[in-house]
Amino acid sequence: PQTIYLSNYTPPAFLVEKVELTFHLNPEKTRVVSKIKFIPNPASQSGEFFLHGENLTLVSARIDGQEVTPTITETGLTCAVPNAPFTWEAEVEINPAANTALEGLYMSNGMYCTQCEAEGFRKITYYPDRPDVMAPFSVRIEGPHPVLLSNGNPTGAGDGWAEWHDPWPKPAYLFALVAGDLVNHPDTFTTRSGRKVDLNIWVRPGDEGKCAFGMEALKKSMKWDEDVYGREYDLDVFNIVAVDDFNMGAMENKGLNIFNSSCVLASPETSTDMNFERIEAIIAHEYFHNWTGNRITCRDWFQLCLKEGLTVFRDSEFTADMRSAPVKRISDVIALRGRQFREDNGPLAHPVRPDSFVEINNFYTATVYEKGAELIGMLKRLVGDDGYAKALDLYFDRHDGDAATIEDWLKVFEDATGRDLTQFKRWYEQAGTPRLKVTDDFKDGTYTINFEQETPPTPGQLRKDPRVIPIAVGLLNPNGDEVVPTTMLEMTGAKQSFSFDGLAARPVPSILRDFSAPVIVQRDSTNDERAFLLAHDTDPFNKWEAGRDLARDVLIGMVRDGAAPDDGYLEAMHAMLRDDSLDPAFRALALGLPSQDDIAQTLHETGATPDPQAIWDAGQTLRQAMAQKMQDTLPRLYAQHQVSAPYAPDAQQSGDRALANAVLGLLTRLDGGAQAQRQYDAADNMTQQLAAWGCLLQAGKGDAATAAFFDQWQDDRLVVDKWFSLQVVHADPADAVETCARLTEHPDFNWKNPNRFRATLGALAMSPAAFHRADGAGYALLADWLIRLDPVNPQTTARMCTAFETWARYDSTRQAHAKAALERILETPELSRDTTEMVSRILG
Ligand code: DPP
Ligand code: ZN
Repeated sequence: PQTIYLSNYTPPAFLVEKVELTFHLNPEKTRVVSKIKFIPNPASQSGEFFLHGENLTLVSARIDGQEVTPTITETGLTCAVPNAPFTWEAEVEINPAANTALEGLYMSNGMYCTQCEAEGFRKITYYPDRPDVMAPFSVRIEGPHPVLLSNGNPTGAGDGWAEWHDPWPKPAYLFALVAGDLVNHPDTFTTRSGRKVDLNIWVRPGDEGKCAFGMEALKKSMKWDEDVYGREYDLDVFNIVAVDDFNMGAMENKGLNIFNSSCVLASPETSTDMNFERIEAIIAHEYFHNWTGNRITCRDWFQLCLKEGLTVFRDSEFTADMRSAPVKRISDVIALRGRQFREDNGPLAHPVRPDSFVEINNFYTATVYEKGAELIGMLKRLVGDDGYAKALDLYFDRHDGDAATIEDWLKVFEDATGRDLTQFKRWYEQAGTPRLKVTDDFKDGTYTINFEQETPPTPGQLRKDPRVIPIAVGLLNPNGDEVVPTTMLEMTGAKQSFSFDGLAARPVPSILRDFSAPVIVQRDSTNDERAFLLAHDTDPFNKWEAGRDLARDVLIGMVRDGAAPDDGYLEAMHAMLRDDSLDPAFRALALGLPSQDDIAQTLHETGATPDPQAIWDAGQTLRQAMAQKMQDTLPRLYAQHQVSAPYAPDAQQSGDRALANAVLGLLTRLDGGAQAQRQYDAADNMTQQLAAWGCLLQAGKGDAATAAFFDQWQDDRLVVDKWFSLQVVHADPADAVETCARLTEHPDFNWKNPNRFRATLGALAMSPAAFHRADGAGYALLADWLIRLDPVNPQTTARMCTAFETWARYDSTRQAHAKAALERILETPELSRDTTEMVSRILG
């Protein structure tokens, strides 16, 4: 397969003035008629007319009304064209029913649906399918379906047809079409300038009771973007559609967002608090794309982080405003470390702005999204809130209607604030997570902190230059008072020291507050100091971090040296848990242990070979010791945080439930599941029901609940996903592979549905001790299924290959098994380009 390089970018030879599309829908033979006005692009030298197109049957083509015979290849067509504006007309036939890859126009439960980002539009008709070609679209849909939707505003409809016009020039990847027997949950929103917008969430009949929460989230998002970024919505309607078969979470098509049903449908009975929070965030994310992504889009796919990093950053600000900012920050960092640091430290490491790819779908990664968002956060820290606001205003002003680049983005910040961002740009260009070594001295009232930054080599990038790192620091007195409030230090060199004077005693430093940069801090600290920060730090993130560091050290000691659970840690956690002044949601997070993968990563970093089973065992032992230590406190806390008010998925209630359920996990280790069974039997919402069932599964007492759960929910596909997933997640590592394999034989294991596939095989991939089982059974099972899924859905297959990205950390036996599994995948005849690229990179 061909590698595409950022450095080879050239402007399009032709621009598009307008597009008219007519769809004659038919499951196996949909006709797409296109009429496109092309204009030669003065900025291009090539003049070559090339239209992307894949899996299309060309019926006819005309230029300015004259029949033409283009040259057709696997990837598109070329044709002699006038060196002047002209009209291209084509008719193609496509087969949506055969489209299992879920890219382009496809069918899901009898409904037509599209997914065009990144390069799916070329499977709908011949077109310059690149984001720097933007045009207004008019669409006519003909088909025997009650609901026919496309982008923009409705301009006419009748029996069996509908017409839409989207006045905002857009790239083809934002095109969307939906047709089917759908029902809507309607509402309206009036923008700050008084424009009334019709809002709809479209779902399959039967799901209409699960839309209210998503609709509220949408209205809150619309209001928030006006209040915080001054961005108003720009069409008469905003439609959201829920679809069951979808590769991603959701898609921001202009005026017609399409959502994986798992990311929009919600009810207290069927969704957990976490589901609700995630739905609110994803609705916001896709809505915010209207400005950061759609009105200003990307010049090419290397610039993906321009829209994704910024939009993730914006949705995290939104969640922080709607809920608890510290809890959101902590959760984001847990996710960043779990997915992005892991990626940055393995064979798939790549810069936030990659410089080459084979298949762009493989770069919708934690690095582009989550690290991309961290870069925006750092920029904001470096230029301050006012500078950020000015830069964003200038960005919207200057680039509205553009397909822009990271250079454009940084230039806006330079022009708005006068700051030179040459060094900052390295964050976009260099892969890898910087290690920040910290030492300190205290002499004559002066406290000095010394930093040293170093980024390990990553594939294709052996040498790294120092980056600018905003390091938020606070200092505490030995009595626990803060003597120096949060101060932003700007590190620019490879080594740099900062001093604070006039101090009466040696302070305790709180470093990288609020996780002010995506780096790994390396500092020799004592458990006493960590316990001190856990008790006294005024920065909620670092307070949590202190507990996390403590837990990590304890677990590492247990795994590596066979140490017993550290009593200092148990004491500190017990004190934290009993501190009723702390937000319950915070306490629930602080009670959690670092993930098994995090421990494996840390061990590997110190030169040790992690044993996944030993890591799992240590976690169990530590949990048991925590339960015993806290046994007098647990029942009281559990009772205290029961919610008696009617269920609401708000931050406060979710926090209480999160803490009570974390406590239930510990209690179950003492009572064998008696309390969990009572909670299961009494539960009237999914958060309580699922937590209780999880505890029972873990205690080995889940059989009755497993049967009852399926019985109760077998008709609700999203809950059945949970049923598949949890049995694997909570299985003992010794039989999780068998559990997973058994579930793939269940009649409801619809493996072509990405949600069901991920729920089952993805759950195995996320259980390190099971997946990395010493006999290779976990690797083999996943490989079998990836080989089977690849011809059906390459995108989801390739994505799930990341399960293997840590293979080189483990011992030689495991490595040999993993390698064999990966090679078996790679040797599969006609393996997709997506999976070929991923597996090759993982093998290194
Ligand atoms: N739909 C995906 C997202 O919103 C890709 N744009 O991030
Ligand atoms: Zn996005």
